[in-house]
Amino acid sequence: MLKIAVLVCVCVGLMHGYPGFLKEIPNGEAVPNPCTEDPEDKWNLVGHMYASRIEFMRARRQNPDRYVNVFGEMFFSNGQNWTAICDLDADNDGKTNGVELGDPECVWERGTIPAGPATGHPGICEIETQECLSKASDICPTTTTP
Ligand SMILES: [Ca+2]
Repeated sequence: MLKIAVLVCVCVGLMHGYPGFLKEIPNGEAVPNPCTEDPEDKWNLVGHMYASRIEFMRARRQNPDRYVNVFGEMFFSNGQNWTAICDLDADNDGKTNGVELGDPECVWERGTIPAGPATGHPGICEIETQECLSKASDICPTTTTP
């Protein structure tokens, strides 16, 4: 019975919890997916290594210790405070989190419209540079599917 209760809590959290975090960053619900050819495809779980909930749940089951990407780690280790991480470069691609999420001046506040659209993913290196790889930044997972 306890297992069922825990499972229900986890599933409800997965269904309803993450959208709340996405509102804590600019353009959280409109981050481009750098791992597909489709420019309209979005990365729905910005702080995680996987773009979709299905992939995330599968990965979490297989490796419960590693499913948050470098941006997610930075976000949580800084108290989910956008201002604290805006000017940092989580994935080490040379572009700040603010530039990638459309807030290059780091002035965005929750509930307001960002200065521009998200132009990149702050936790997934779009280009596999040595800088990205040396920081063990996440690159496109091989299991990403539409
Ligand atoms: Ca970056």
